[in-house]
Amino acid sequence: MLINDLNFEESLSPTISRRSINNRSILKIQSSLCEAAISLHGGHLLQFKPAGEKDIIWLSNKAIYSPEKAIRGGIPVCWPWFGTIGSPSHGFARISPWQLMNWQENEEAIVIKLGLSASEQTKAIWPHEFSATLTFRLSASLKTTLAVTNTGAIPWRWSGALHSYFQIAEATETSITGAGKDYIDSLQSGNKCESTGDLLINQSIDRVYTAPDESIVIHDKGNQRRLSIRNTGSNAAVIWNPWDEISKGMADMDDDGYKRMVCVESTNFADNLESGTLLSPEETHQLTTEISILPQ
Ligand code: TA6
Repeated sequence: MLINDLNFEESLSPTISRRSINNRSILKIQSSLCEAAISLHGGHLLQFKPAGEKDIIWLSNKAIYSPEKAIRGGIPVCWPWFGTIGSPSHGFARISPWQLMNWQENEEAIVIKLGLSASEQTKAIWPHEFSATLTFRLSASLKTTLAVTNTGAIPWRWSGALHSYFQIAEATETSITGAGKDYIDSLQSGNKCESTGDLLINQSIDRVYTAPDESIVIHDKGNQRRLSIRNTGSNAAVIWNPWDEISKGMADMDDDGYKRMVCVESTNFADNLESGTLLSPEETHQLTTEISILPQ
């Protein structure tokens, strides 16, 4: 599916329309600042393209749009846990129906807010009261904020990520700086490792960097551009590229799809459900990621 082939449903404003694919509502933003698309199912940003630039966010040509599945690409919202420490993998937020709460726009930015709160369905998976808000601030840059509030009477723990997939011209010509030295290698049974030098995207990578810099930079030589990723409210940055063998085993990814993507994720990592970030009643935690193109 190409993001431009969506069925038109209604205009919400001159720049925002509601479209659909397989009964899945998608907000399409077409402004003089940028072009973007956000699926209400999953609260999942699918596209972000500043005016006059190439797409920044990667979306798989073979992405599957069905209620039970997370879309391959974009920015999946992994919450209330990260990875396979619970079921479903990466939590339920990315496969839940989010509500459009409101939108605002002016010459500087378009701001779209989505909401998700505890329901019978979420409590069947995770027995806690919560309210979550996703805010997308779209301009020449993209800022995504996941704010989660404990609306119940007992504290709970969570982990999660804004699992951004970035569009790059060619993985082997791409490097990443600012991830830091220390990482947990998910491909080596969670061994603690230390890296030296820039991170090159030339093999299967699945790492939890535990002390990243304030700004992580993707050096995308093929596109002659550098992408800056600034995360807050996180305790780690996960970097992932499945490489060839794993891509071939994925139904929702082209065999060579790995060549044009890399994930850099604003992550609150935990080894298990019991060791996540504690949120007391009425407390709110914000996890953000801000993505922009650096000047040459
Ligand atoms: O963030 C990296 C990771 O947790 C990898 O281990 C890899 O499996 C990836 O996410 C994708 O997970 P998904 O459930 O979307 O297939």
